[in-house]
Amino acid sequence: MPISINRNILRLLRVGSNSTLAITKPRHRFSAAAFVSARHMSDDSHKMDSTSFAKNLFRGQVEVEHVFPFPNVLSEEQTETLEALVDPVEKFFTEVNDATKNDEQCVIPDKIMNALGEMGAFGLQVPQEFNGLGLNNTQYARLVEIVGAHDLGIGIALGAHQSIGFKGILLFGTPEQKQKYLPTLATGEKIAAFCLTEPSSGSDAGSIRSKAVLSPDGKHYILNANKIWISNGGVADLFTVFAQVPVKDKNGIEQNQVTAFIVERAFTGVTSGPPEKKMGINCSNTAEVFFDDVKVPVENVISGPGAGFKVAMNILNNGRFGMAAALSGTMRAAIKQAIEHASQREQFGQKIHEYGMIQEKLARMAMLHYVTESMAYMVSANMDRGSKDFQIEAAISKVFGSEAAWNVVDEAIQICGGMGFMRSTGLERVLRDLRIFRIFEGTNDILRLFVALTGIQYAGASLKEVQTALRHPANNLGLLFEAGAKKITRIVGISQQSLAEHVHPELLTAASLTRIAAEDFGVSVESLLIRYGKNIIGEQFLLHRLGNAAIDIYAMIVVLSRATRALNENHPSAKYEERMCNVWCSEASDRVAAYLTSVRSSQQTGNFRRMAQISSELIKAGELVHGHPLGF
Ligand code: MYA
Repeated sequence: MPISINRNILRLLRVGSNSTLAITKPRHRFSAAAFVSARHMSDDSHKMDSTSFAKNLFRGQVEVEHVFPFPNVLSEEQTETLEALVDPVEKFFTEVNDATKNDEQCVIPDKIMNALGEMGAFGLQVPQEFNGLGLNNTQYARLVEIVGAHDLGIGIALGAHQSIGFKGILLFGTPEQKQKYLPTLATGEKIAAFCLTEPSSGSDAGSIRSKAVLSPDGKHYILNANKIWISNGGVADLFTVFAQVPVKDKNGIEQNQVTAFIVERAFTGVTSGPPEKKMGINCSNTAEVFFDDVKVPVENVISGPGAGFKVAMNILNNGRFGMAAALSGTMRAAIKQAIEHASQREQFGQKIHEYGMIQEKLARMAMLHYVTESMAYMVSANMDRGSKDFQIEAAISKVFGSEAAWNVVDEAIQICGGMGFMRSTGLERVLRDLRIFRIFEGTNDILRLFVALTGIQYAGASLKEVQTALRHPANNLGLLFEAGAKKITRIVGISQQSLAEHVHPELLTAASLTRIAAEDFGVSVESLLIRYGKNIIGEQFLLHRLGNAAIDIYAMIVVLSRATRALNENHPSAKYEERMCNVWCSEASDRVAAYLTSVRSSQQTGNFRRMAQISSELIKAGELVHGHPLGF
């Protein structure tokens, strides 16, 4: 089934007669102001440059200053505030909350909800003037890590409330909306939910059918919506609801456009279904929510009629790093359990950790955790430093973190053997809880395409700039010289800003592998753009591999940055981090090379074609096409 992702790119990419690219406008208008940073505006105001490391990667550029040194954005005061919160939250989850019981009873007890409210857990990032704790993204990450280590079900209840439920008010609300709603949401007196998904609209968020029309007196909208799988849906008092609204465009033609509404349960016509029975995150409530002829005051529109799709995307972009943070907590806890078991359990006369197979598992689990944690704090710090262009990195952190956590907890169960399979060990619940993380908040498949296509579009825009500049060379010497230099540096294999100057000497080999991977990646993107033009949008076998390569290279750069900091600052774990960084970069560079080879290989193209055929044969048959070996 074709996925309608990035229909917009279709409008933007045009293939010229000789397959050169022309791109009519930058796709991410919403964040354009951010990615034209002051640095770039000063001398390069003719072009759109991004502060995103990942985006620049698609041009084959390693923009070192976006990722080095590994950021630490907390002031002394912010560190003190955070330290004062960490212990009580940790204590609460180890001594008061019972995750097993919550899972079995499929509910978070009132006393736990009340205690969370007293700790300020429902308003972590809400400014203090509205009763919140006023934490920044990095502080938030540190606290949700603790939640993720102990009870992912509670994590979802808290996350659905503040990471997406009322985030629209926090990010885009008017002063009146903030004043009216945030104080009771921050204390947990009122609970919020995010209502985007519908029976016929999951990944294709732009296709929602819910509708709202302005009343004849212009005072309110009449909202009709049916939203499914809504986290907190059955318990929320306030909903951020997305619906199509007829809006006149600049030519006066009316078109349906997604609009975001703040809807109170108290408004007449809001009802919800029973809690869904799920595989995991059982204590969090998931329910269908219905809005029947609900009168929503016009003051409750977020960011104006028609701005809802961007509001939804930005809410999701803004919260995704939180998943990586929470899941790094989950991994830390599971790895501890695996280590405890491996260091005590004896088989064949030896502790099992003395066997190479267990050693490899533990080392890989630690590396996956190290990468996820490094990504979470790199993204949170960049957000705290004011970057608005972090959506690719945030999506990467969500994809990587959710797959890493699944892998780590699965391996923790494997190390614990039969014990791991027993409910009493607690890992079984965690594995069930984790499964949804690869599906919600943007499936990992959609997010891989999002990473690849957003990056490709950015790279395509730069080709277009060069193309335009070539038409007026005298006025664009700077741009042409720069483009030429970048091309030459790729060909001769020297990056403009050598990574070697930024990494610790012990990591030079890893840095060199990362630089080569980045350059190879840029060349591959360019050649795919030239080969496929706008048709690249439909080449999901290729986009998948390109997305994977981007994720791996981003992982390489964040661990290089973090391990460099550890070595430069003589952290007690510096040598251990150096080893992890070296192993990670060496293996990741092999994977990147394999992904990039496969996007260029005709043998692989043949395999992609064959797989597409196999799939359509299966769809046609409605079942497996091959018979049983016994013939019946
Ligand atoms: S909530 C439901 C989650 N649903 C999704 O995530 C939906 C996934 N789908 C999409 O994201 C979009 O539909 C995609 C694009 C990406 C597929 N940032 O034509 P287009 C702009 C900024 O490409 P489409 C849940 O699961 C774009 O530039 N802008 O769009 C709850 C263009 O703008 P312009 C973006 O092909 C789970 C315009 O939009 C972005 O239709 C509970 C149209 O673009 C973007 N990302 O689709 C979790 N994308 O026209 C609880 C597009 O100006 C939380 N655009 O050029 C847990 C938290 C963790 C724990 C915490 C513990 C405390």
